[in-house]
Amino acid sequence: MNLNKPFFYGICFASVTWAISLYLFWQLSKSASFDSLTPYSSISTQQEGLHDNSLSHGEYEKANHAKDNVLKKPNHNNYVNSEKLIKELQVVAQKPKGHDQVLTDLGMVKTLGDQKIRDEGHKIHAFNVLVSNKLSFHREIPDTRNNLCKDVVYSKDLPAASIIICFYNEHLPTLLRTIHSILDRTPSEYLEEIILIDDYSDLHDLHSNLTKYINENKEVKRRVTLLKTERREGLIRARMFGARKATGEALIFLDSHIEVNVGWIQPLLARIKENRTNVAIPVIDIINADTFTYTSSPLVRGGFNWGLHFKWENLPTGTLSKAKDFVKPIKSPTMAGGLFAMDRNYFVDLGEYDAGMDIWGGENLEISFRIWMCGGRLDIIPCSRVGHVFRHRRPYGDPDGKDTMLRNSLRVAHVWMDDYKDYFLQQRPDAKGLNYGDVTGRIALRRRLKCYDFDWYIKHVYPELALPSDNEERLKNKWAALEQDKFQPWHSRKRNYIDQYQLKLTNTSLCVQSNKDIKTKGSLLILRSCLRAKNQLWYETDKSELVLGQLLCLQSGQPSPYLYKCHEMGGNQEWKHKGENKTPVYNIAAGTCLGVDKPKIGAVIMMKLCTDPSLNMWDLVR
Ligand code: LR7
Ligand code: MN
Repeated sequence: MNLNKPFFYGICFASVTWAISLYLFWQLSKSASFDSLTPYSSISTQQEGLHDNSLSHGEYEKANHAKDNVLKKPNHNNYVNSEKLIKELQVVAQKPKGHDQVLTDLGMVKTLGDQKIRDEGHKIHAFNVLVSNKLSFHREIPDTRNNLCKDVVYSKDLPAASIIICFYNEHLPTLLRTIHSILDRTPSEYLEEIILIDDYSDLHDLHSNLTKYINENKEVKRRVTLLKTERREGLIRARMFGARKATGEALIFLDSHIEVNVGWIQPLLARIKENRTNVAIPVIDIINADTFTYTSSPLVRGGFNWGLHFKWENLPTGTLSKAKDFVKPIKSPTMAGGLFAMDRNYFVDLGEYDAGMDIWGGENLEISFRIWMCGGRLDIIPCSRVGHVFRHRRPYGDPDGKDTMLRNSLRVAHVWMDDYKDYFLQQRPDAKGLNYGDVTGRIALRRRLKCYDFDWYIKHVYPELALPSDNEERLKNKWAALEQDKFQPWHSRKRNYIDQYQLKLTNTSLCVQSNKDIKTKGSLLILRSCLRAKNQLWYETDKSELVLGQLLCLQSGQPSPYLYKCHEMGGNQEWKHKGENKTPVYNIAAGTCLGVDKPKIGAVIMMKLCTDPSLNMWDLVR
């Protein structure tokens, strides 16, 4: 790879952080206090389904945030502070029955051909291509909106949107699912067009296959325009290129690996209609990169740290204290970047994007600062939900090996942050002396738009942001200003065990046990004569982890699984079986099963294709 090392490590770090940050945030936000917020803490989740409607005791006030939006039912009590109510609204929706099992089977590597597709897919796309290939372009996903959202009726008179999707080397079926989810779930009167911008992809046949697909499908052809840049521009200039061709009154930017949910577009367009300087962000649900399961995200907002990395953050205390707060726009200091809706002329008037930014990174904070500082506002819209494939790493880099995120962030700092840029420079000493190009055009824009300064932004938009200059007292107060999850239903911190058993190779008397002490991270697993001992006793959790002696989790690896600290993020620690004897034990992330080469004492447990019954069938000895 001709990436220079720091850059390569940089993007790996940034993208790993990125991909898991929402998930971690989700985990973290379940914990009651900051002290216990270790990323891999063992907090158990209880995600009950949304109750059908226990809200009908006249308990809730209906939302009425937009003049034009009418609610089916009249207003009830104005102030409700019922913990129960809040819990019900904040609870994560349940996946449809059978959903899990279907996806599990889809991921199973059955042949060497499957294995190849899966491994190459991972290299190029960093998600499970084998599963995505098998899913329908029109698959159903759980409707993750809360019940109040379902009662909001939006004005029919909304601006139509041009949807802008740029992509570089996207996996074709995943991109087609993105497009079909939009066509299937967007009333046609609100969809002006979908503009796809191929950012000079060099994946064999991608462009021609996509062109062919569009031309062969009438409905798609009628709605979709495919453009291609003349060289690799990066997502910032590629989006500008697409937006300049758009004709809709509104623009909606989306990533190329998403699925929009029921009723996603109306709340976004209604928000823009209220005021052309409103910028609206949907709640970004999680499409798991290993399994493509779709799960709901909690209501959180966008922030950043002084390394100028975007992060998810708890809402200010009291933001969700009444029922109507669950349908109201939630003020957000920043956006994640990939998914947002904005009036098209306002996008232009506000200076589009900074065209001096390359490939990936930083543009999301730049546009967030610009929106707030130059007279607009930015909100997350709880009733609009769009799923996004969160990857564990970014599978591409800058063609010249530059750290584009760092360079782009430097531009942000120099144009928008005034003296506060020093905090960034202290945080990133490696930015010193880096050539960030010419920013005079952007500084002139800031002057022309008569924007507030960064100090105003911090004080009025993001007063909860910790400053390096804050003393302990101030930091404490800022922390206290954010919600501490007191209403969340997931208080219990113990792991939930649902079963316990030894894993015995079928037709033998050999069981899986740790090679080393059960406390040793990294220990491999081997076959030994079955003995009712701690080092052979597997505890299964409600998250499908296998925890040996209630200590370490079984984690898939190549070629062998091993014991590791439980990270609660599924994937390589998520194991499926039939719950009865003669079952394969299948790992979600690997797509392969527990097996051995030979059924003899001392044989090391390996990850094997799931198809050889004599060497990968297990009995669960309870
Ligand atoms: O050179 C490129 N050219 C492109 O067209 C590089 C990327 N792209 C495309 C790419 O195919 C994809 O459709 O641009 C889109 C975004 O790239 P991703 O998916 O690799 O980015 P990401 O999802 O890891 O990163 C987030 O931050 C980026 C910062 O530049 C962008 O703002 C992304 O849009 C943004 N994604 C989201 O906000 C989705 C939710 C993630 C969260 C939290
Ligand atoms: Mn993305």
